[in-house]
Amino acid sequence: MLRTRTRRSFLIGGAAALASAGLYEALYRSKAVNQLQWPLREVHEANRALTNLLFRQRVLAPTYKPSEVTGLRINGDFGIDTGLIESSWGLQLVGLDRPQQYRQFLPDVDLWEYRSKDDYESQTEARSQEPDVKGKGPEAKPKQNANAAPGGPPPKPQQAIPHLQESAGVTASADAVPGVVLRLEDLKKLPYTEQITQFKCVEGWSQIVRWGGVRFRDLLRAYPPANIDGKPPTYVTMETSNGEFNASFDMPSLLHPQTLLCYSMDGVPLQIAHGAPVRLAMPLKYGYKQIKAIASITFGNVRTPDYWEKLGYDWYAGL
Ligand SMILES: Nc1nc2c(c(=O)[nH]1)N[C@H]1C(S)=C(S)[C@@H](COP(=O)(O)O)O[C@H]1N2
Ligand SMILES: [Mo]
Repeated sequence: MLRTRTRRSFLIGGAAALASAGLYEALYRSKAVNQLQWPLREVHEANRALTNLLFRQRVLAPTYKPSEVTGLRINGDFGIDTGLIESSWGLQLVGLDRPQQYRQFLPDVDLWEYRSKDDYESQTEARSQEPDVKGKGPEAKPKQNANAAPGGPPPKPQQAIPHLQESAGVTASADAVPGVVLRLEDLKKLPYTEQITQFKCVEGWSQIVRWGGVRFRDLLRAYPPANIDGKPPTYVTMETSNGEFNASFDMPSLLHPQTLLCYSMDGVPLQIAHGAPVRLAMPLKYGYKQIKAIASITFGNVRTPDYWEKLGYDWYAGL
């Protein structure tokens, strides 16, 4: 496929399928929740209380000197598109307070398309078998309507983000997901924070990393989520563009001052394998919560089971 659209339906559809099979309830009621025997689950419940306490009390993870930085190995590539054309990337924010107020508003963020060089290459290969007509390759693909293909051919921000007036006339389909799509430039306008912290993987290794980016709470300040029944949302779900990897969080974890949306490491732009353009750094939780290649952030009151939780790992993942 030439472009990847986000597939929130991947998760929602999966849950619905389980529910209709009557398995969803059974899975969550069972003592062996998510393949964990009950003694482990007990530990997780204690961990949960502790983790919440830590984040509420704003306990800080230790920070290190630049001379202590070790760099970070590459671990885990679910949902990572090595050929991502970074200019086609956008960060979808869903569940914001009055999203229409932002110039980056889109009536349906699910239509955002993430483009990949790999897809071009495989298309070009397939096409090289055909008689080649100059200018008819995938690069020459006609531009689609900016609203239908906001990720469009290497998009200029003006083309990619219709202004409110332009998009206001668009009739969104019933299952449209209205929201805001931020570009990297938008994130770079928010306060920049660096921190040198320890990164711990549950596999048993740890490294010292210099991260740079935006504190999640600074993002929330600039783009506040909508209240639900008069109260702030309780959960946040983040996904890669193809829905292959996701992670969900409670609000206190994200409001922690060391929770960063990172776009740099060692003072240079993040590598694709480390989650460019944007990944999470969260030194009070294990690596498996620190989702790389984030494409969408959704605020709500539903706790989405995340990738590693479904495989039996603790959702809180507190250190
Ligand atoms: N999209 C995505 N994010 C991910 C993973 C992954 O497979 N895909 N793996 C997680 C795990 S288990 C770890 S330890 C860290 C590793 O990050 P690194 O490759 O930058 O060291 O990414 C986390 N985030
Ligand atoms: Mo990990």
